[in-house]
Amino acid sequence: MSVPGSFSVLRVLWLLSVFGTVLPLDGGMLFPQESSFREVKELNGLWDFRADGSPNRNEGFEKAWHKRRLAETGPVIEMPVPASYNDITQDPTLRDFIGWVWYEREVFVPARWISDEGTRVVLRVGSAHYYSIVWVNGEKVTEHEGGHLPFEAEISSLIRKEPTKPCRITIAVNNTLTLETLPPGTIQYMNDSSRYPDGFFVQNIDFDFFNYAGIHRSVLLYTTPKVHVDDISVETNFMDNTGLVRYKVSVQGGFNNTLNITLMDKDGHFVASSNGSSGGLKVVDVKLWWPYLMHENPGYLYSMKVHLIAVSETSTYEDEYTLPVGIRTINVTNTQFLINNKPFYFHGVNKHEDSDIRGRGFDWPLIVKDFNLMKWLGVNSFRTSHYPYAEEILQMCDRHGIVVIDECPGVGIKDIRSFRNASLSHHLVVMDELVRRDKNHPSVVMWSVANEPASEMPPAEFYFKTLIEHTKALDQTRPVTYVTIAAADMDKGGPYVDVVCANSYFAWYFDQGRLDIIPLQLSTHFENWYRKYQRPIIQSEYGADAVPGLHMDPPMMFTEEYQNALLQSYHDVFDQKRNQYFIGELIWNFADFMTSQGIYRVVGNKKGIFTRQRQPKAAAFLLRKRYWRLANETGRLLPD
Ligand code: BDP
Repeated sequence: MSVPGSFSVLRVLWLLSVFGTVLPLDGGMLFPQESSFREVKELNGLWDFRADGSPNRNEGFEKAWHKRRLAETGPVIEMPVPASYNDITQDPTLRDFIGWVWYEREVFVPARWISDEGTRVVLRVGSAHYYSIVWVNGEKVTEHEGGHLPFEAEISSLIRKEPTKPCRITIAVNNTLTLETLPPGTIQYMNDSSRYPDGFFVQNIDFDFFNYAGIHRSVLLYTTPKVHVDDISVETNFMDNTGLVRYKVSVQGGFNNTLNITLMDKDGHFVASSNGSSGGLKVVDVKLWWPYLMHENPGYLYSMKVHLIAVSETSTYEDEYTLPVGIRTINVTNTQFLINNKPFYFHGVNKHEDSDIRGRGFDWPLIVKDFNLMKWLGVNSFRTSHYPYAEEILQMCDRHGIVVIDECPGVGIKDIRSFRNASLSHHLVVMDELVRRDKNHPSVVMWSVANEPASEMPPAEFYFKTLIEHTKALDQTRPVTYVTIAAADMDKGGPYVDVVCANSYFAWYFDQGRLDIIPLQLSTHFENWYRKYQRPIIQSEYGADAVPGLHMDPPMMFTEEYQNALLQSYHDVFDQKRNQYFIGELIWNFADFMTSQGIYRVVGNKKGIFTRQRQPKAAAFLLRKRYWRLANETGRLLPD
């Protein structure tokens, strides 16, 4: 990694750590949950924080800041967790900071967790962007590459070493992006001393959102018994009125394990049971998991209780984990996307995890507000553009029946050097981590391995073939796509995708102001795609910037009228193709969001149909009318 400055130490550290993560994943990543045998302690709130502003950003490592209290190393400020650190202070240097920042917090661990040797204590970070190293009481416990996905470390023996002391957790996070990171970026030094001061550098990126950084999701301590349920996988199917849940459970530690699996319905009534680490549960009179607006009772979830009793020579351990299970199937034909064997039409949005002050930090009020807005709009689906979203969001999608295209952070892969093996290996690991985390969500119906990569480049074919085949091998139940922008784009990887997801910005980035060209260009584009690939097509992005309150009729670019007229022209073409191979439309974007500064962006991207503060622009009303009409027109509101 070329981090700023002349820091061979850091470079070595970085290489080692990147190398370290390219090992196959061991163990599961179940969402932490309380049960009679598990406890969870949230460490959210204010942490001590210090950005390493030294010229080579390496002072923290040179002076081993993790060895003592951060406040003893120099000035610290209070930083909320979870949140991006960028917009918390008035300091532009911190907003635009590149390099290592350090977080620290002391916590008390309940005495019983320490004294009971049969308890396993785990430290878990929901996500931190981009590269993290974690120490407990000065000892390194783990490191992780990549934002947006969780990582954890068992710290039981460490905290037992000094049982009476509070436990000091230090997390160093580096947001530098390189050719091998996901998303990629480059650091550029400006060496012209007549124009730039010594050591001046910039972070170049090829994606259109602010590179928010910090600890973005909850930090937790949680316990499991020493012998415990480590991972669960379910696959579901049905025939006529009978559902089938095939499961696999892995247990860590112990021998003589007895596993009892019980499936319960929404009201807690017994449905089926089984024993052993793998098997099937038959569900009579099954209630299928249906998308919102496709059924009067969407998002139906059963609960699968996994109960473990493990007997070792000296002790007996008991553990329990309950997984929500939605029974549904996904199939893709040349022209249709089938959920439970019925054609599904995506009428939805693309989102970002983005808001004022918090940046990309997890925030319940924002999440619940967004769900309410989506339901108001009549949205039945969204894409996690351009990275995996918080697990709590997917859990809400499961419960509300909102269908998800789950995208990894493969965005902005435009430089040919980012198609080399080092990048591919990391991309494969990210897919491993993503599928491991999200495989059991009924709402997740498709994996997206990238957004708008330069897939016309020669190495792209091998890259995407490998990536897509790898993802299909990880999960044989879901289709895989990558999102493309132009016909040439798809040439190399195109044959491998199950669904064509195409973005286009006619009458916006090209033929500016010429709304009249949309019908011709859009239909030609669709026809060419379909002729070439014979796969169903989703319009995975389309839209126009609109500055709220700016009006002009006849419409001009950037007004609310223009945004409306552009959407309307797209919709006319969608309606012509809808009964052929065209299976969905996802507006760009649900809400305005922050980007880096540049002449194409006026304080962020304004293609939202809501403002960043979630107030509707005129387009929200247009879309709401359309989506409810679509839901009703197709008759899919009716029960099967
Ligand atoms: C698309 C990108 C998206 C951008 C959008 C835009 O996928 O990330 O924000 O363009 O330019 O090509 O608004």
